[in-house]
Amino acid sequence: MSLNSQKSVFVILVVIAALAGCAGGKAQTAAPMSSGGSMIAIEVRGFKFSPNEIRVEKPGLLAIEIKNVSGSEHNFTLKDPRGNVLMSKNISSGGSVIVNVELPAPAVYKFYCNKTLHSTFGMQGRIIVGPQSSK
Ligand SMILES: [Cu+2]
Repeated sequence: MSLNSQKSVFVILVVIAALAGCAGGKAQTAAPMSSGGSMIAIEVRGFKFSPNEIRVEKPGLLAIEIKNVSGSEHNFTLKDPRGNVLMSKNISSGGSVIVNVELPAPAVYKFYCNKTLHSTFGMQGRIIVGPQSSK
């Protein structure tokens, strides 16, 4: 194998690895606000939340803007680590909502769409609160 074809094999492997990474969804860190809380924007497209992994450095108020650019109504339900529903909101097709949630402690908070079967189609994600989120 020539040096050039070895290089292209390497490039192909890197591309495959990058694509495999994308399959798990996108991670994003919430932006700190001057008021002390953080904020994040989530887009709903097809049966996906993007990003679907949100990192928040400190517990406290998180403002979430959810924009539904898909052709049907979806929902955003957030649970605390014990499985209690913190909030649940429908977002109509083409609509957007802003919700403020208090995330009281460092933990993993799961969210999903509560429409029938949507979460099994991939409409789920998590918010990771705490210092480990910066790693
Ligand atoms: Cu949905």
